[in-house]
Amino acid sequence: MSENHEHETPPEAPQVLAEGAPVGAPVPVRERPATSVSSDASVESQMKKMSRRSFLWGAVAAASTYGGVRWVASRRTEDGIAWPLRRALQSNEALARDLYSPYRLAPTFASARVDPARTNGDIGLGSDFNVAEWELSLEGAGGDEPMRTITLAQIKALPRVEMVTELKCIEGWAIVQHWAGARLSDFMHKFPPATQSGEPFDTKNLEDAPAFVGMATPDGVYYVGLEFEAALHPQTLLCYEMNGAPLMPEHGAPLRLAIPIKYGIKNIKRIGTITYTNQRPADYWAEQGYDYYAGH
Ligand SMILES: Nc1nc2c(c(=O)[nH]1)N[C@H]1C(S)=C(S)[C@@H](COP(=O)(O)O)O[C@H]1N2
Ligand SMILES: [Mo]
Repeated sequence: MSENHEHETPPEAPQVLAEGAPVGAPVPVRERPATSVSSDASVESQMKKMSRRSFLWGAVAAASTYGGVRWVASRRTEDGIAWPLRRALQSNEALARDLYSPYRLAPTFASARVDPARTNGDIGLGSDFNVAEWELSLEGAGGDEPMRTITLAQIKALPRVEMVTELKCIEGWAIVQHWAGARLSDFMHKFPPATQSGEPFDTKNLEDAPAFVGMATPDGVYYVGLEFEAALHPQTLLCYEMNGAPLMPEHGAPLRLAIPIKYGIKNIKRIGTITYTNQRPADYWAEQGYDYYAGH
């Protein structure tokens, strides 16, 4: 993966010294698992933050389980469910998501491995569409403008990221493609969601942020839902280029999603609307019986 993003130094996990260890003794360094994928420092640091958070949620869930039913029952309710229980349920859902682990990096490939493009699926790509007049509608944003429009120039002004990853279709084929665009997470920081508390959006406090990001074509005919963690994944890109050229109409010009941690069905072409929401967004292929999260 090549990109012009400045590299952050990944923060080291807090080190715990064994009791009685002499001050200044070498601290054991946790070994990183060997991976065949990018070792981009900023990517790793983001992943660490996210997995630590999901670990902490597990701890909260465990604590509420051992905390006892009475305490749970005495708490105020959210959506008619006592909140510790609700959070345990959310955490279970998070564990289910971890089974396909949106926090892991999808494999990346050398540019020489790129396959010719293959066009698949044209739902929501009706012909009465003028690319020159395209603007993205954003819903659920924070600040004074919960609904606003964003131009392609504003998206191109975000750090440009390139990656060579696999597009895997549920039909059973996969091709390697070269993508260029902006990280959805950079977009989400530039155009942040409204939070429950009204405080600024902060990835260290995701419980305060909406749980999902929905996307739909301008005509609303094709639509996908993403859990927030997948939306924030460093390889989730809003793409305006494919295989070294501007996106072609059949591949979703002017803007489509590349999300290699998920199957092709989630890689929505021609994004018209992005919605930050706590309601799990409708998803075209989930409605046809496919797994909602569609990870692989
Ligand atoms: N708007 C829209 N996006 C879509 C689809 C579609 O039918 N309509 N099909 C999906 C499927 S099933 C796949 S495999 C990929 C294919 O992307 P490509 O045509 O750029 O190869 O687009 C996805 N995004
Ligand atoms: Mo697909």
